[in-house]
Amino acid sequence: MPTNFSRRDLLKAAPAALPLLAGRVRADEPPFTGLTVRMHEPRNLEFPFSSLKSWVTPNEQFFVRSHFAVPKVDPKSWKLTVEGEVENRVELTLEELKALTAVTRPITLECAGNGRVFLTPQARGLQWGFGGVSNAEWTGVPLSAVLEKAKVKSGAVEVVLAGADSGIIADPATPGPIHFDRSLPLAKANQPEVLLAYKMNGEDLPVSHGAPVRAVVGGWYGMASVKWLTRVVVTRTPYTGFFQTLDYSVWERKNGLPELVPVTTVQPKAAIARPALHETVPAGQPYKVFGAAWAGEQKLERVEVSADGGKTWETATLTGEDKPFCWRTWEYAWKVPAEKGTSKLLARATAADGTTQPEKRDPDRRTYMINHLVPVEVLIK
Ligand SMILES: Nc1nc2c(c(=O)[nH]1)N[C@H]1C(S)=C(S)[C@@H](COP(=O)(O)O)O[C@H]1N2
Ligand SMILES: [Mo]
Repeated sequence: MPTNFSRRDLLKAAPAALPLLAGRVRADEPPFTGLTVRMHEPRNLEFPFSSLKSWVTPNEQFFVRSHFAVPKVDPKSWKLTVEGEVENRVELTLEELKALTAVTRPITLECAGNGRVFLTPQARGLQWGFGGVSNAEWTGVPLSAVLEKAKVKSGAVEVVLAGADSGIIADPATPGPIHFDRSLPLAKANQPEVLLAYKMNGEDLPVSHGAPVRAVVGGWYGMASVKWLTRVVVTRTPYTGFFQTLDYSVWERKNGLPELVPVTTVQPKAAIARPALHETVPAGQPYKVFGAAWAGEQKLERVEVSADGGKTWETATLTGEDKPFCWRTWEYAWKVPAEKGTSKLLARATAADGTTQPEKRDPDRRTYMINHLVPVEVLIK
């Protein structure tokens, strides 16, 4: 793909090439924002974590994770149904949803596969680096308000959120085309950090992020935040759909019996934005190590940094906004050694309940919940 610069140059030089080039510029092509393409179709894009600047990620830099093609949803005919174990089946138009009391709150989303590129041996699935994570301010209606309208029957246990997108996955195989869907226990569904959002950072929700309405589930990995939401189905038994059994599940051992359980809450993680992997840093000078850290439903307690591959640790300074269900920026003044060579930087987050990042990867987590310590090797010159 030519860069904007070379494309412009080419257009000047050879007007005859115009139709050919125009054919290559797709209507849904985002402007160049430094996002890394992890999959072309459906389009999956990674936030360029080493260029982290602002606490709120601009919409055009927010990572995109989609399993199927973006569905065509006309906001004028869009409806949300609330059905299943409810007294009143509810149907809401976009206008009716927007008429309900709105809330705006920042929430960080991290894909359960974020960091997968660091797994050895290489795991199947999208090869996210550090940037399968972003933070935005979402405006919408708490899911609880809509559930209240529908009057959930006693005995109900879960709420399934279903998207308008659908398709086939080959391996493991879906039973023909299926929609993307995911469930929440009723107790989580009723928490104030679970929104039906129609605005992102003050703008109408972008198409790639689930327009006109998506769920945003604070504290849970991204797969729970169903995009292009059209159905809310209340159930009497725990849901065992594709995306929480064959996909997005991990092994849990109870009484020595391993069983698959759905991926749920985000684990603590600190990620280094700068220096970037393999960056060259000046020898003998101070360097401000900078990054973000988060702890899901927990409060982030502290971030520590090691500049010697984990032998010694020092506390980093937490900076900027401190909001629940959001990442926090941090920095650490590193005294770079005078000798030339390499250094392995590590950052480690600890949550309020004492949970911290494991040194080693736990294979029971399959290809999800990736928060073991990943060294950022840099050159000192
Ligand atoms: N309908 C639908 N919702 C979805 C998905 C999807 O493929 N279809 N992907 C999920 C996953 S795995 C993640 S990590 C988040 C990503 O949200 P984003 O694309 O806005 O970053 O959306 C979730 N919601
Ligand atoms: Mo994800």
